[in-house]
Amino acid sequence: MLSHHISRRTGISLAKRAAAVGAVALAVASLQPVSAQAASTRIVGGTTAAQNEFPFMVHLSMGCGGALYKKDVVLTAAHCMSGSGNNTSITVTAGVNDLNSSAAIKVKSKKVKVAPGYNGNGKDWALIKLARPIDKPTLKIATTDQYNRGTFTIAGWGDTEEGANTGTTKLRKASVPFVADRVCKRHYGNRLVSKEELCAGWQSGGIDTCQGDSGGPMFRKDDAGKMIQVGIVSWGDGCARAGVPGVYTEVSHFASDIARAAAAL
Ligand code: 4AZ
Repeated sequence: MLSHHISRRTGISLAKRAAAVGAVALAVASLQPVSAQAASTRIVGGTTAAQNEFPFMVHLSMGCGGALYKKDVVLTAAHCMSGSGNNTSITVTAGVNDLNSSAAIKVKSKKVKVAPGYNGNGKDWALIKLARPIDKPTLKIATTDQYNRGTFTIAGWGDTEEGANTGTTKLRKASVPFVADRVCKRHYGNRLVSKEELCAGWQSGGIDTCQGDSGGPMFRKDDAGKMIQVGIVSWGDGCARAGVPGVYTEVSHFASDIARAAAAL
């Protein structure tokens, strides 16, 4: 577990790049995927979500989150996946707050499509085609940048403290405000891919996504009061540190690519 401590201290961004580069080698060696390491973030500073509060939320067996984009398609992070193609190895858990609940709906993956051009730097989205549809509400995605502002909800089964590396069995949630690229760059500089990523978090820290939340949605209400996904939990330096926002895939930027990929899955 020494490597975990090292990767935490050096920051999640490094873990994510390592995940992309190492994906092929790891597919050959039957080790725990590097992506599972990068995915070890959970909600810090949140509270337990109510049963059915976020019915589109799913848990992925490698330790990531996701959201139902279609009844049989999950939107998640590319860095949680080992590549595109037929894949029956992922178990998707839906319909419950508590992962250990006997009411959990468990469906296997059939196919994965990782964002075209994904190399560990931006473009952190992927779709999973399910073996069968899940009869739960889907989460619509933002198709314009008009909702990339305000306060967002984050949710996941990830760590409740940086470095905990345990996750939670009950879904947790928290609220985080939008952080402008210019402000986010005060910490990340050019590591932030401005067009493809957006930041959220409190300047004072204390509330954030963390290891194990990766791939899960960041969302808010649209002008009609309906939930809309604006982000995908992607990366950050540690969790909930003051002055260090979480970095999320900017869903609106990829909305048409996502729709096209889902139609072709
Ligand atoms: C991770 O390891 C991770 N604080 C996700 C989100 C953040 C940090 C790490 C943002 O999956």
